Amino acid sequence: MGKKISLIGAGQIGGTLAHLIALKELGDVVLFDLAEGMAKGKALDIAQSSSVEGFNADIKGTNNYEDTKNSDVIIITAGVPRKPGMTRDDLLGINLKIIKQVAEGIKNTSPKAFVICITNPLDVIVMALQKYSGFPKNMVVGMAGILDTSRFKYFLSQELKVPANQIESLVLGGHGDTMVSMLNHTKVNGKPVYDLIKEGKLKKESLEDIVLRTKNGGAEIVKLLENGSAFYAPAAAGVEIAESYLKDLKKQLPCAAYLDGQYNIKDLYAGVPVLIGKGGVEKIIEIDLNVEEKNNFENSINSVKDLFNAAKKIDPAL
Ligand code: TXD
Repeated sequence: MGKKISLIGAGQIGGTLAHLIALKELGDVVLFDLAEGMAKGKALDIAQSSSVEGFNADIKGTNNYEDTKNSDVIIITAGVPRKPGMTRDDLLGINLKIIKQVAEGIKNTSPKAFVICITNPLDVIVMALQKYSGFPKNMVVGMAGILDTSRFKYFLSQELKVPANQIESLVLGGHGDTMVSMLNHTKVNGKPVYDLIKEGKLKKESLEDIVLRTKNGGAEIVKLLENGSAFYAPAAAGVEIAESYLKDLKKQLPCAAYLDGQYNIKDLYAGVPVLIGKGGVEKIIEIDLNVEEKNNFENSINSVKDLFNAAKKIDPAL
């Protein structure tokens, strides 16, 4: 029996997750959605591509949590996405209610699952999910930093005309306008990005534009699509976390994780580098931040705290 991966939310990201997981043969997939037909239709459609693609994975759709029981991994995208002009934070009220329903649905059926949350506003929704579900904090993680870092690397690779995989970087903090591109931890082919500026190979203004475009990366796609938000890159990022867990790869990945004193932050989820293996979030990696990075990170953490306080006003049980 292969691993069981349940996807709560069979929308744009959920359907893409199912497809990628099937292609990579990471496990058997249960696509769950309130819109039962959407879940069943997408599951059937992906399953019918198995003979073309040559993958062996069982894919089912449902609107019944019983069908998701004893999952090894649960990836949550249930919620509403942004419309043009909306911020991620504007989704708080409705998605908080949805994540409470999802927590109720999974907490008794898959108590041992590793749960990856994608629903926005990510940092607060993943925190609420952990509190509502009561799952161990190391078994509940949020996907955002991998996506933000991937956007940053892509933009920089286009500017420098180098392959994105030659770029190391980290975008940490909250998944919102205050996210922090860690420029002192950004290297191109092993060379610090600041040296490229000194050598005249990269303009300072261009780097600043890339930092800003990364912050607005989601909004840029929302504006282009007009209806819905990004889903290919978010799904790829979610699968990277799931794969590192299922195969015990111990990848160091920027994720929204529970901080209990690390980076001088207590009882909060925020984007930091973590080690993902069979133990879930196995380690919070504390990197040295220079003064600018520290200030920007602190500012971002304060934004997450403010939004969490807004969530507590909506639901004092949090
Ligand atoms: O980096 C990140 N974390 C972000 C996250 C990147 C991109 C998108 N981000 C957020 O993911 C986005 O703002 C949304 O909050 C979620 C899902 O985005 P998606 O584009 O997949 O939204 P869809 O296509 O609307 O799919 C959401 C599905 C939809 O099919 C609903 O019927 C379903 O969620 N839904 C539910 N399923 C189960 N249970 C409940 N209560 C429920 N409510 C809605």
